[in-house]
Amino acid sequence: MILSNTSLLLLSFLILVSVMVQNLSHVISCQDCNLSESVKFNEKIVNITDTFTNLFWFLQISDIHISIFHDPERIQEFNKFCNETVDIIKPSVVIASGKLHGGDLTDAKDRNELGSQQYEEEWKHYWNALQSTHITNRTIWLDTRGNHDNFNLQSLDSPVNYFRHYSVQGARYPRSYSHHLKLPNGEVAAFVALDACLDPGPRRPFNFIGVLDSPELEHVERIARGNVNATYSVWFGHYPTSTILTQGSQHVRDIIGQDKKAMVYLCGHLHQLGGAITQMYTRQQNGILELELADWKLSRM
Ligand SMILES: *[C@@H]1O[C@H](CO)[C@@H](O)[C@H](O)[C@H]1NC(C)=O
Ligand SMILES: *[C@@H]1O[C@H](CO)[C@@H](O)[C@H](O)[C@H]1NC(C)=O
Ligand SMILES: *[C@@H]1O[C@H](CO)[C@@H](O)[C@H](O)[C@H]1NC(C)=O
Ligand SMILES: *[C@@H]1O[C@H](CO)[C@@H](O)[C@H](O)[C@H]1NC(C)=O
Ligand SMILES: *[C@@H]1O[C@H](CO)[C@@H](O)[C@H](O)[C@H]1NC(C)=O
Ligand SMILES: CC(=O)N[C@H]1CO[C@H](CO)[C@@H](O)[C@@H]1O
Repeated sequence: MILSNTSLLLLSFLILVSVMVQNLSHVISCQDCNLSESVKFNEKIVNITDTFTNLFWFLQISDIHISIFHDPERIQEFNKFCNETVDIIKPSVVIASGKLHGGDLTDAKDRNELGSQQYEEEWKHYWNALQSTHITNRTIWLDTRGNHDNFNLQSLDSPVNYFRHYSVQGARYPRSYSHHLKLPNGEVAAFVALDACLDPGPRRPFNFIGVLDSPELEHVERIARGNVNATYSVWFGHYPTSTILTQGSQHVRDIIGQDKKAMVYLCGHLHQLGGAITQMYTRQQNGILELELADWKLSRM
């Protein structure tokens, strides 16, 4: 039993590595692009002055991994983040890009350390941190699912799809969505959550790569078209684009690129590959920045 589980794990690990390595260069390096070169998204040039007129800012948190088994400080410090950090930084928006609950490959999930399941209690910790600190009264909280939030889900309607019950956006938006933010100068910034979680959601370890299936692809393309009147848009999701497959001929980067207002795609998921790669920034060939944030889980980023 242990042997077969281990070889299963090894096999899927090899598959994942081979998929990743093919385009890992996209995630971790920037071969034919120059990050310090500015890309012109808007013709309009604005001056930054000593007023907030043309300025707004937001926070991103990713791979929180609320766990009932490990590191209780992770939850306490997440509470503190919601209660204190957010008030100090006063962001217009907080992006929470996935793995809102759950451990990781090195953490025990089940007692056998190989399986996975949705623990309602972990979701309640996440939800309680947001509720008890009245976070939605103080900022706009845009959360989206990661692969751990999607383990063992038969369908989006599954009773254990706790994202629908214990998240800010999940009740309204089971998958991808956009949020348009009116800025003080009258312009609009669009925030687009890209949910590439598999549907249905397999158990681990078969749940590492994201897939945009045809219905979700069409949905995301509609969202992209809906951004025409925004001044710019910020895309975010759990998976780096090199770990997302699509049911179609287009790569996910082409789909984001259809949104001519897109400046950046923000993601998480790989946790700096265990600390091996600390700056996972690149520029996609369409000019859009791809910036991966390290995890809250261990790095508290
Ligand atoms: C990148 O762009 C900046 C600004 O245009 C320039 O100063 C720098 O030399 C460029 N770096 C490379 C490696 O081309
Ligand atoms: C920005 O500031 C410069 C120098 O003060 C000024 O010439 C220019 O008109 C300003 N541009 C805008 C868009 O306000
Ligand atoms: C938030 O911080 C305040 C001030 O430190 C404290 O009184 C309050 O109990 C905290 N609330 C939560 C939910 O942590
Ligand atoms: C938000 O603030 C309003 C009024 O200040 C209050 O009635 C409401 O309970 C608060 N909501 C949350 C989620 O804290
Ligand atoms: C964009 O603005 C134009 C002009 O106000 C309006 O007709 C159009 O419906 C808007 N498009 C979207 C997708 O909101
Ligand atoms: C597997 C895969 O997606 N490979 C792509 C990696 O990136 C190069 C350059 O953009 C593409 O040509 C490959 O198809």
